[in-house]
Amino acid sequence: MKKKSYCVAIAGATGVVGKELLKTLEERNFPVGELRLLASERSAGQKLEFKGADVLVRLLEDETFKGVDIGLFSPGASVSAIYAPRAAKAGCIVIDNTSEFRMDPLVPLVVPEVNPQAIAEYTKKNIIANPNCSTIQMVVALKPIHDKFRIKRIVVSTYQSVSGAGKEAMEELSEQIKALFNMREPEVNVLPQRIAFNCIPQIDSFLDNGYTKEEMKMVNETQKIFGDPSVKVTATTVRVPVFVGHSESVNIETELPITPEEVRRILKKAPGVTVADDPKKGVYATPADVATLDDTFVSRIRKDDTVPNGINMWIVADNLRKGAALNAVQIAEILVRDYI
Ligand code: NAP
Ligand code: 12T
Repeated sequence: MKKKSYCVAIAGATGVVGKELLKTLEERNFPVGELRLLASERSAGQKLEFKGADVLVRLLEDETFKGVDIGLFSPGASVSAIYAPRAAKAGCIVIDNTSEFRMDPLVPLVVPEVNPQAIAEYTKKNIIANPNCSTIQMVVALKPIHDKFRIKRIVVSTYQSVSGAGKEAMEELSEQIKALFNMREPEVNVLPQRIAFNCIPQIDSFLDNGYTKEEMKMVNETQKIFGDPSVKVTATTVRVPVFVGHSESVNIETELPITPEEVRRILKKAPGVTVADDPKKGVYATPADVATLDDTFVSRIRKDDTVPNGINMWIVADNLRKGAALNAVQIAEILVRDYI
């Protein structure tokens, strides 16, 4: 017998992703019975609002996860590494937003518009991984093109907002802007350099190959989600002084001949995608336009004449919604519709 409602836990509920999860569950009227909000000792005891009622935030360490059906996790990778397997063992299906389990061969990495069938593999560990925000919006836009024309190579540069790095990074951008307007020296504590009126070509830490972890997440996760390691991906990920909304300049080379008109036609029909592309009328997406919206927006679709079958485009989405909370809740919706 199917349950009418589910016990849902949010680990990292007081973070920017956690709060967006709460809002998304409410807006989409997810069948939440009991709701457990979990965070560290810094926030335990606080209250957060869900459907007009105050819900107490409890300490993650105290949670047993017995009786929890679905755990939406975004407490940071090192915390998920400890608590997601414990929750999973207690019978809770974990949808994890951190980078901890994404490349684990026993954990499906899911974007519902792209590879919903992979959800079936959740039984291997009781964990499903939510991809990186920059990967999600890119694969939502590129999968329909890959299906039709076969993408051989992707070159992507990102323009990522500070909310991707959490609530403290958002606070840091605000404080630095205030400091600079008041002729004070801005403090740098969270991001690797000053972000106010600046761009930082480093997201996450550097690896031995000269790339950042964020860049290699885009490479490895794209291949796993497409189920196609032959798609070549190279990335440069950059932090920009935007609060919410990641943008990407994406160049693709396909096996089959491709035109901008065909790309527009295919993307107009693609789930979760809005084509906003009329340069003569000044129509293209910016993070300020798309923040709070669900879709991934594609603009500036044009031919790259330097290779036989090349296309350039601009892809923008709200990193906290499709890049994190919405994607996780969409996975949960499929779980309750088809699996539990
Ligand atoms: P954030 O705003 O800094 O929030 C972090 C959350 O984790 C807070 O609720 C915090 O609770 C909680 N937390 C931290 N340490 C904890 C601990 N030891 N025990 C329990 N809870 C703890 O960060 P965020 O932006 O929401 O991101 C959180 C995670 O999601 C990160 O791993 C990030 O990489 C990932 N993320 C994923 C995506 C994606 O899926 N695409 C996008 C963005 C971020 P307190 O209030 O008590 O500090
Ligand atoms: N370091 O989920 O800083 O792997 O913007 C997402 C965003 C890691 C992740 C960021 C990050 C992730 C950031």
